Formats: sequence, structure tokens, C-alpha cells
Amino acid sequence: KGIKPIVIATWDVANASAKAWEVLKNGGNSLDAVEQGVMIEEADESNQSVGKGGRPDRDGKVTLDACIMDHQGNCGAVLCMQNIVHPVSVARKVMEETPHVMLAGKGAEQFAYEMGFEKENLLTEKSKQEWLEWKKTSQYKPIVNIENHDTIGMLAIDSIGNISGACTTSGMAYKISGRVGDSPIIGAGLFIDNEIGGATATGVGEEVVKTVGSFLIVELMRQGKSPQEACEEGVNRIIAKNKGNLNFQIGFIAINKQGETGAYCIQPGFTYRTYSEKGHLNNTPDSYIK
Ligand code: SD4
Repeated sequence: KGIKPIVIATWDVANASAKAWEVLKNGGNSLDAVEQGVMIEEADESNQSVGKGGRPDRDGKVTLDACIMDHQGNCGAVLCMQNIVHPVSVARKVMEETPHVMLAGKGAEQFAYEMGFEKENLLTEKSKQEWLEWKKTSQYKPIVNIENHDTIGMLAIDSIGNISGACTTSGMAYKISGRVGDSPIIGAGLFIDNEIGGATATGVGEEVVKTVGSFLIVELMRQGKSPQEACEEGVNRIIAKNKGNLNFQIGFIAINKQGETGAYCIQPGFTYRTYSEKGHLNNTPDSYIK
């Protein structure tokens, strides 16, 4: 019925979007596509915002947040989990194997071991050295687009038109131990409504949580806005609350049931990947600040 598979993901995550596309192209479903796509970034030690190699909290602990949501509205999430390379897969297990949606901290880690995941040290030498350097001043000032870059949120539509999404991060570098951002919070960092579309976020998670950003964007699409218009409205809600201090980044991406995409951000510097039969593109969205 003219359904065209597509993948859309935050930041320039070419390997992750290519992996997700490969799953879709081979007839795989959107849930497998987003899981396997974001797993590429979780395993990539050079991405210091996700999974292994992620920057630690201020105490030197790498704590991961992730969630996943399918076309039936099922979802699972892990919050502030240590020692597991693939939090998105643990989130999927929470969704599929438990009556719950979210598991946090030690409980999430324990559950992961029960599901057969292996314990691994996530703090790489590079991230450790940078943290030790940071500790000399211990100033918590998230740097837009630089130090807190590359959280991956991914949305996909498969060949039967089902939409799924995933989001995974190590959170803001040098955060207070125990801090959880938007990325594993359904409605904030990610939301899917298979009748309408999906949205996901990157940037300073606190601001996304305060406006329930991804749910807002999907609801705006339900009310008739295009993905682009909905992303702009989502960012504008955050801007309206923060007039006078816009020295932070927020980026949203969205997709609707027809496979149309949109994206908007506060600061220049945010890019996003799309992969469809039109090709594999790294796109630069419009930003509020030029
Ligand atoms: C967070 N939204 O934990 C994440 C950070 C992020 O690219 O997006 N970094 O607040």
C-alpha cells in the first residue's frame, strides 16, 4: 500500500542508521531495526554519550538510561544502570519479559544478569582521564553540542507500516550520581503512537522532561501539524520557559505515519540521519538561534 520503510536518528550516527536500514531492507520489523541500530552506538567506545565509553557521573560511575517502544504502545526502560553495554536490550527485556515498564539502578542490573547479560566495565581509559581532569575544577557546566553530544534516539517505520523507537544515553557528563534525564522516560525522550507517528529528543534532558516533549510532539501531529511544525512547537515551548538563558541545546526529531520527517533545535550544530529509499543522508535542521 505504498508504505516506504524509513529510519531517522539523532546526530550523525551513520553506522547505526545503516544497521537499522539493513534490518528493514531485509524485511525485519521496526522494533528489531531500532534496537539493533542503537546497539551500534552503545558498543562504540568512541561515542562518549552512549553505552560503553560513556562519560561518567561526577563520582566516576558510568550510568546508562535507555528505553524502547513498539507499535502496540508497549514499552520498557532502564534507568541509571551500570556495567551493561546494551541497556536498550535490557529495556526490551523489561518490556517483553516483565509486567513492568521501568527498572532502575541495581535492580535493573540484577535483572540484566538474570536475562543473561554480562557484566562489563563501561569506563574507558579516555573517559576516565577526562573525568580526572574535570575533577580538578569540578565545575558542572554542560557544554552545548560538545561534551554532551550524540545521545541516540531512533525511529523507524517497517514495510508493513509499523512504527517503533528507541533512545539510549549515558546522560549528561559529570551529573550528580543518580541523575536520570529524559532519554529513558516514555513521553519525554521518546514516544510512539502507531496511528500518528513518533518523536525523540536529545539535549538537556531536564528541559525535555518538564515539557513531556516527545509526547507533546506526537499529540501536535495528531492535531494536524506536520512533523516539522510539531518539532518547532516542541522546541518553542522550552524556549518560552527559558527566555534569557538559552545557552543549552535541545533537538527533536519526528516522523509521521506517512513517513514525513521533521526536526528542530535551539542551537546550530545538531544534525540527524535519515535512511530511506531516497538514500542515506546527514541532515542539518533549522535552529532557533542562527
Ligand atoms: C540527557 N538527553 O541525559 C540526554 C543527553 C543527550 O546528547 O541528549 N546528549 O539529558
